[in-house]
Amino acid sequence: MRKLSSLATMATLAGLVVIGPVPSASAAAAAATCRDNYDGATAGWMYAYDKANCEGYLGGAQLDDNNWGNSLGGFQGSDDNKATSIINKGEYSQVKFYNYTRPHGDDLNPHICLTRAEGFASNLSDDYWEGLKLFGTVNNSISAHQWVDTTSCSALAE
Ligand SMILES: [Ca+2]
Ligand SMILES: [Ca+2]
Repeated sequence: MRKLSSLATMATLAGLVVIGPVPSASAAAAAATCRDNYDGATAGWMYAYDKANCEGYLGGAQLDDNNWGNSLGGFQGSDDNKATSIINKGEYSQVKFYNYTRPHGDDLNPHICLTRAEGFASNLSDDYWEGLKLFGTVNNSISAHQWVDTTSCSALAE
């Protein structure tokens, strides 16, 4: 353990030396944003995070996941009702997020969509299911997602 931690320290110091001469770049890296996560994401995938600005990775998926709380798919267990920021790097679709696990009767399952053009939503605290406050905030309440075409959504996350 000691050896490992001293190696880690050396690696950290080496890293500091490398970025040391570029203070503006390291300062920019310190501010959390979804932009770097989006840029580093795999094309065709969506991702969700526990905290705002794509901090606290929860999971990612190339396919649908109808239940973020089960033990299958890109989102499992405690991922349910936890997402605060989301990314869509799909190649042609938008991602439809649901308040309840599916199947639920999708007409009765409040949704919000994130388009590929939007790319990411950094903080879901100001996004509401169906775009209406009466349905409650999307923050910490996503329980399923599905890839859909551009005409399948009435409310979009921003
Ligand atoms: Ca799942
Ligand atoms: Ca939910």
